[in-house]
Amino acid sequence: MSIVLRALAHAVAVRRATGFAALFGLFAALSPALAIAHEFKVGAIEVEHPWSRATPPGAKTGAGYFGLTNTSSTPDRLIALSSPVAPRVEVHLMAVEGGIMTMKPVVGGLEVPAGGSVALAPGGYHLMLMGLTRPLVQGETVPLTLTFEKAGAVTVQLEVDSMGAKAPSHDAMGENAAGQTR
Ligand SMILES: [Cu+2]
Repeated sequence: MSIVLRALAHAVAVRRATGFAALFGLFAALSPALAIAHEFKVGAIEVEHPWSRATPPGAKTGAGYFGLTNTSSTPDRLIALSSPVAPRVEVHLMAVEGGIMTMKPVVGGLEVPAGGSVALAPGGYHLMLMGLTRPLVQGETVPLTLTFEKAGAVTVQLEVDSMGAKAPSHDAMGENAAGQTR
């Protein structure tokens, strides 16, 4: 092989390698961004990063969390929820009253203020999947349909995180215990 050919072959190999590296770098840079930017829109409402937690076998309740942002100049309201994994889906508010943790269903829908946001997050507002028909498994996604008074309906995917992910468990709050006494 002549020196010129060898140099040419080398140049091609280098270009390929850098091309692959660039491509790989792009994927590496994109994939966490894709996982984080897990976002859905309907009308003026954005549903940000819906997630849930894996549940132990036999658990009858699961949780759901996401952010809601209303980009319009009129308030909207989350009025209905449904999912194939549970016959009933409710919005609850966890709060401390007189030193005691309480969990109350939000009646009449959850308001999303005009030009504002509301977070469903551990320790505050959250979804309860009531009467789970099967355990939620870490790594799967679970469809959830949200209906807003003005923006209409949108189906999002809850990403199921580990059982102990980032928050006090619902079981610790006595929701499952309450279910068992019924
Ligand atoms: Cu709850």
